[in-house]
Amino acid sequence: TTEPATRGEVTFPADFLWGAATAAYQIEGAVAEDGRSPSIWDTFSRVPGAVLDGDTGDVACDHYHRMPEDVALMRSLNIGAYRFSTSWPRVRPDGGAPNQQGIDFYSRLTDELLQRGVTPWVTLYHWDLPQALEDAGGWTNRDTAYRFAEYALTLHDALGDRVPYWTTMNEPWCSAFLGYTGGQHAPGRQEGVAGVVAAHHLMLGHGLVVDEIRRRGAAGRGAQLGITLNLTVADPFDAGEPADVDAARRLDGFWNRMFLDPILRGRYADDLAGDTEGMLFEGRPWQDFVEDGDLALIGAPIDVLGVNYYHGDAPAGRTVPGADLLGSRIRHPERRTSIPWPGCEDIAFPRRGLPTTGMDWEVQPEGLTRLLVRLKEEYDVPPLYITENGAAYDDQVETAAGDGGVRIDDPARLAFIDAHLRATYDAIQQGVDVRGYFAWSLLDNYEWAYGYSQRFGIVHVDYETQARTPKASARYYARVAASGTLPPLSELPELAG
Ligand code: PNW
Repeated sequence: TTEPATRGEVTFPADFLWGAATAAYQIEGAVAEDGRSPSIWDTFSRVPGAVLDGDTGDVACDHYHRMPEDVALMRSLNIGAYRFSTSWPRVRPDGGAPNQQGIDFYSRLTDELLQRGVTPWVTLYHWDLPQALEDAGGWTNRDTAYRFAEYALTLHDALGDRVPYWTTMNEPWCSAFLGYTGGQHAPGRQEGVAGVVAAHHLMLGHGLVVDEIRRRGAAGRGAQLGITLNLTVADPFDAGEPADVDAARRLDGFWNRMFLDPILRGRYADDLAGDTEGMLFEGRPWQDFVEDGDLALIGAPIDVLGVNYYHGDAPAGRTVPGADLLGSRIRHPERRTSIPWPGCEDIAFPRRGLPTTGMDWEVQPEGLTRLLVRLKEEYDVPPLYITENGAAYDDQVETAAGDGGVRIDDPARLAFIDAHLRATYDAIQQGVDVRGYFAWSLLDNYEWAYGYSQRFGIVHVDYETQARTPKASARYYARVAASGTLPPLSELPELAG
């Protein structure tokens, strides 16, 4: 089934956090201002064929210059919390000394949010590594984790008195495996098991930051610390086919357990070793890069776990007619890339006939319920937040009669968000402690390798004029955020129109 169980009107807990999320490189623009240095995305977006249409984040949503207006927009949509990422190359250009102008921007943003009654939620790393650090090896170099901790603490010094929620890393899976194994994302390296080494160093960076902020004790001012993972449900395409069952195990291993086990249990799952046997990075197996004490740091308790969920997966471990190797969700729009897990070249993602989004991702809301229940049952999880969920669809922009304004009805996105909120509610009903939901994204923005071709916003952005126009999904979300209540399914068509 793809339908959530809950169909009628439902009310979330009174203190449930209703948020929206963005990321620095995807919205800010102003890439050469106020001392910012290039990041790996400034470089990668200029590699011919790396990003659809050669789009870059040079201007993006020009949020750097429109920040107060964007915060006012959030307030008008009843957004209770705003999850934004801070740009490492603004705060510590080239990964070096702190840059006061960069810090000041995030300080002004924080104040603006607080003045408008919106809770700030900082993500310290959403993929914009300073290029100078990539030149020194990037996330395959252990030193990057220590540089990350310095950068994180610079920001915590500046904002720790005002920001209650701190996420160290956004989706280390993407940084590690799309960046260093598959090559779909910056820095575009296709180096096999290097992705596992990068994953370890990303998690080490997380652990160092959590440890240091905790060590500051009272200076940490009760901050809620955590990490955000992009997790999935991996169902074998054919549960009666041993090759598919094994493909699902491996996908679950590299996508979910690779991160869940070290962070929540302080260890790596046993089967990863077998799946990467004989694979070397710089002449050594990845385990050689795990030093004494690393797993204790990585596995130290966290206060919140962020879950980003977009789609379920049904891998097959064999050739299936009509199924892309590489699967829809990880195909690169233009460039020849590798499968983003070492040793998984045989895994295919046949379509299951589910509805798909503009990204070609299969819509599977009940997978979110199962994922959340699994986290509760298999791991000792802290309170959970859905830190991203949303969908790209082509929007029909209509010029409204009379005032010349535009109107955007996005029934598919509205239904997607509603279905995933119901799926979240179903998990809460089953005893999972989920405390908030963040729509991805507040604004249409730079969708990485897909450039500006995919729109995830509940607010439309006209990239010519930078005009922001709330879509029907934003009006729906504003109502839900204000009331904490989902309207019955029967009322959705009316809300969408
Ligand atoms: C996440 N995949 O990215 C990110 O956190 C956002 O910045 C992004 O805009 C959003 O989801 C939509 O894509 C992902 O290949 C990118 O499976 C790619 C994948 C997953 C997540």
